[in-house]
Amino acid sequence: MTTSIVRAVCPHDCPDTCAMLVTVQDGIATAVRGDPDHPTTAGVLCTKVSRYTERTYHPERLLYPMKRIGKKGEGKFARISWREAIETITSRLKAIAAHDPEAILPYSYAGTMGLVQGESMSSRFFNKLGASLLDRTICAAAGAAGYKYTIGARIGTDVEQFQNAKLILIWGGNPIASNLHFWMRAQEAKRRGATLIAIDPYRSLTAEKCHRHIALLPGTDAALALGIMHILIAEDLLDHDYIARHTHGFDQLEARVKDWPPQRVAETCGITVEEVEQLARAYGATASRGEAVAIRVNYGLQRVRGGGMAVRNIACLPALVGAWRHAAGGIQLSASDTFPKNNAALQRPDLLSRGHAPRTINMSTIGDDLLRGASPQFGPSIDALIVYNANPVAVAPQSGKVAQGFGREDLFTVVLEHFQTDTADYADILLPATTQLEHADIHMTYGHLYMMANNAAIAPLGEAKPNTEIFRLLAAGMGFDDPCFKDSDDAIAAQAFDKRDARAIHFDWDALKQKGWQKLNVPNAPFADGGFATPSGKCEFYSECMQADGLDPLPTYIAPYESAASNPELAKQYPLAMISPPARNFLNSTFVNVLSLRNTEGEPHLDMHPADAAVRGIESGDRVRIHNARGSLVAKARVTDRARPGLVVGLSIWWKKFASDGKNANEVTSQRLTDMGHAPTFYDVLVQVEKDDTKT
Ligand SMILES: Nc1nc2c(c(=O)[nH]1)N[C@H]1C(S)=C(S)[C@@H](COP(=O)(O)OP(=O)(O)OC[C@H]3O[C@@H](n4cnc5c(=O)[nH]c(N)nc54)[C@H](O)[C@@H]3O)O[C@H]1N2
Ligand SMILES: Nc1nc2c(c(=O)[nH]1)N[C@H]1C(S)=C(S)[C@@H](COP(=O)(O)OP(=O)(O)OC[C@H]3O[C@@H](n4cnc5c(=O)[nH]c(N)nc54)[C@H](O)[C@@H]3O)O[C@H]1N2
Ligand code: SF4
Ligand SMILES: [Mo]
Repeated sequence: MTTSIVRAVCPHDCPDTCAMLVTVQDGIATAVRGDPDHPTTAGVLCTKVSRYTERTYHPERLLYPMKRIGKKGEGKFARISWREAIETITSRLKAIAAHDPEAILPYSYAGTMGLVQGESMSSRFFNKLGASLLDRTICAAAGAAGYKYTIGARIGTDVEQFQNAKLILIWGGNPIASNLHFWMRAQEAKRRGATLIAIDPYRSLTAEKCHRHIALLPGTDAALALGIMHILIAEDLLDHDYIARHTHGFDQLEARVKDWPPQRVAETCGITVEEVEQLARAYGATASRGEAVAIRVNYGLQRVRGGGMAVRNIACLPALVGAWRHAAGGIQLSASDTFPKNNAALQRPDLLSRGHAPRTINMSTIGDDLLRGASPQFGPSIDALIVYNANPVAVAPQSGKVAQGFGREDLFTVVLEHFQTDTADYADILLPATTQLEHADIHMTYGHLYMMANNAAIAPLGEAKPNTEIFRLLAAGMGFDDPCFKDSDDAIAAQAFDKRDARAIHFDWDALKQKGWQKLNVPNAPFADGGFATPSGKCEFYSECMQADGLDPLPTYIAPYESAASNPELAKQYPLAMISPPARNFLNSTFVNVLSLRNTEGEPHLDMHPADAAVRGIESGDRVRIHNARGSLVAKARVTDRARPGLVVGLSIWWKKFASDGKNANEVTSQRLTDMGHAPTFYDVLVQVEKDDTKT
């Protein structure tokens, strides 16, 4: 028996991007574990990915190309050869492209975060083809925009520093489920005497383990941040030197936040005046003592109408109190812009050859866009859709529309997948893709500062192929002869980072493959001495760019589309706010089909407060129907004060086909977009809930 250990990387859409060690015995991967030597992984993988071999060798893995033999969405397929698959796809794409290539749309997100199996060969292919571009907004675009206006780029506190903070605000995130290795640092900080405060409408697994939990109404975070700024300024809990040297627009900010006294903030957020005051004073006074105050701001608060502004307002706080002076102070949203990723080489935008950039379709409005006919404003109808690294039928908002769009008989749909997901059910051609254990890749991360290498541990299962290889075959079939379509995965990985950038000066693909990871060459405290990436080089309390983009140049509060305060008429009919954040044992919709993990989650639940349940005659265990004008779904009620009054919580994202009614939380979400970044508003939703007595 031969046994080897292969260095790999967890590919999932999670900030932690763990270093994995894969044990391979006679060509079979028998175990995966966290690399004990990688500083942020520290030998620990989450429960989901510890089951990686169960997912990889799952009996339902797609192993051969298939074509549809049933109705759209029915999920009936017959095996075909790779040759037939590629010929069918290229002949169809050629016919459509001859008319207008913009009628072809790639649809992909972060099923793998690898830079090779993500957007490299696929982007080259679609650029050369002249297909519509995809605006990849479904997750992080609102906060990214708000943060960039304020700080200049997605650069922030290094996760490896958080254990030295004295106060950590965990704002709109549930790291025990979704950012475990940050949580390990926060725990260490707690052991060293730090205070942890969670800001979340729901008593999440994380909120219950913090010293304090502020359960505000969803979508009101921007107001809370305005209130904190009001108190910091009114009580002079400021770092005047830092403000003078490294910020822009303090006087205008001071005038603006006068409008946000604690009483108004408390009313807007549905919390007490004391909660607002205590939070602001804890933050300001800790910083005034010269101790590090840090904020981990995540995604929960971005998925509402004012999500971009909320992140912007929160991003102003560290500069006011000089928190950036400490390596352990400041704020972390995402580390993405710390990596000098070489998009020009990976994706070859220069291949866009038609003289003008093709139109861009927003992935968050795919439901409406698939149902649009040709028009001068929109351009051609979408006639072909190539889906990879994504499961839009389960994850995109207003799912009823998405399913209707995917159900169009005249739409030609190709899906590259590991499994027959809800989206795969609609494919005309379904292609088997390799998993991370079967292909090579290189990764950047959004939660730490290491470049990461993934080596293939085992041979592809069945006839599965890497995304790159599938697009190489498609490119050959289309007759694309640019040499870049022959690049090997190794050759692509070697182009991933720009070595001329001082941060990636140590980047060498061959060395990285051996070692597994390499930290970027960056300072510990990114803005200790200013140097923000904004036009002024300062933290911008006042942003001329926002003004130019038609936004309020100062921090402000934008109420949700759907809330009792902002839309009382709608709230009469649909009085409960619904959020659907990630379940601990799933990763978006990935892993829902892994039985051991699905069994742990049980079935789709809805958490609701005892007061809201009582008036509806609902008890724990009852089947309930959740509905609004967009759609409905059923779930099993859990009556619990984890959900604040007026809020219901359905942990997600379930595959529709595993739910008794074939539906999930996205039946009730809307396609309306955020204030900036054109992102979805998954948590800006009003619903009604009632006991469901229909027999199943
Ligand atoms: N286990 C697991 N881990 C994951 C994922 C997963 O599906 N499962 N998904 C990955 C991905 S793609 C992402 S983007 C991240 C997301 O992970 P997080 O950044 O943690 O974001 P969410 O899970 O969307 O929401 C986190 C918390 O925000 C709260 N929240 C909801 N609305 C609001 C609000 O208006 N204000 C405030 N303050 N809080 C609010 C929710 O109750 C929830 O507890 O996690 C990644 N990691
Ligand atoms: N209601 C509600 N909806 C949400 C959210 C929410 O909190 N609530 N969260 C939103 C967020 S933050 C995000 S990021 C999106 C996530 O949406 P998606 O990015 O679509 O994520 P997944 O659902 O995990 O689907 C990824 C798919 O890619 C496949 N895949 C993985 N690796 C590969 C590969 O190498 N090749 C190919 N071809 N396929 C691969 C997996 O098998 C999986 O089916 O969902 C959003 N939708
Ligand atoms: S999902 Fe996140 S925590 Fe789990 S192994 Fe992957 S990177 Fe690590
Ligand atoms: Mo996400």
